[in-house]
Amino acid sequence: MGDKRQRARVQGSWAKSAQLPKGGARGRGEDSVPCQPRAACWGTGPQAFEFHQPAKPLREVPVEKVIEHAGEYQISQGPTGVSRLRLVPGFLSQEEADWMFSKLLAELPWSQKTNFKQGSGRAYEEPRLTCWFGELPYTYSNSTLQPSSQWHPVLIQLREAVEQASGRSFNSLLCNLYRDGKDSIAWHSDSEASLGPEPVIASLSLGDTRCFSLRKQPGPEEDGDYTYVERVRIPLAHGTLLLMEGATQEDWQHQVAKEYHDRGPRINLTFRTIYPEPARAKQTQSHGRWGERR
Ligand SMILES: O=C(O)CCC(=O)C(=O)O
Repeated sequence: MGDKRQRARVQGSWAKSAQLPKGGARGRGEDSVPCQPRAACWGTGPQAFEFHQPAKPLREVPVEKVIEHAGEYQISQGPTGVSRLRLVPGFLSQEEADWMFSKLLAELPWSQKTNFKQGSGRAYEEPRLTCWFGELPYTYSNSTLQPSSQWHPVLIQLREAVEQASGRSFNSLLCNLYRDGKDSIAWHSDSEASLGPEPVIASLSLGDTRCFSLRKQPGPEEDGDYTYVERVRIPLAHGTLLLMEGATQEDWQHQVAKEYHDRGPRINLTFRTIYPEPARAKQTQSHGRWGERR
């Protein structure tokens, strides 16, 4: 990892004083030795720096792609399968979205979940509020959201609309409330074994716009280094529906990062299908590769 970062930086070296031209590296006298072709020298004296064109081409960090318009996007295709996103801005009208946002903000049983770090078992509070609806519990980051079948009438209405739009059915819903720009969710995948293979996640946003980012899982040769992975950014505005399908949870991670300018509250509803609790071994593995959700 260190070696790769090294190659991406400017390559050069501090010149040995014996090789320096008289009068310094930029001296103009007759006895000054010109720099090597395609090499630049700075400074004078024993600390002068010589730039050498790197022997190997520098590795480019891929430019982040931005998705803002309605449509279906195939973001990757690999041995694991095709990763697809579907974006529907304006899934809810402004009026519907305003009314639903204020009802859900005031009436859902929001609370702050405590998670436990893998390994150390250290407790930490999530930097956002959540609530969970479904017949089955949902465990992630070593703590469990207990089942609650008391769906708010607005949520029942939204579930039907999302099922119709996606052609999928969902038995559960994780609601997130970001109170301001300092609330966030860290890099993770919705890849718990209880979600089954290739889960479809339908994510509906209400309230202030926040940036939803995705980054591709690095290949095994990258040794866990995300420096050169592909990235996608999607501003999720009031009333927008985003569907994540196919291998997206296997091959990509997502986050909503903290922001350092003012943001108003935002609610995100993620409709999912949960299956009865899987074998323990798979759960442990999912924390290793896909990260703890913070
Ligand atoms: O708030 C969002 O848009 C993302 C929420 C999320 O990643 C999750 O609930 O797993």
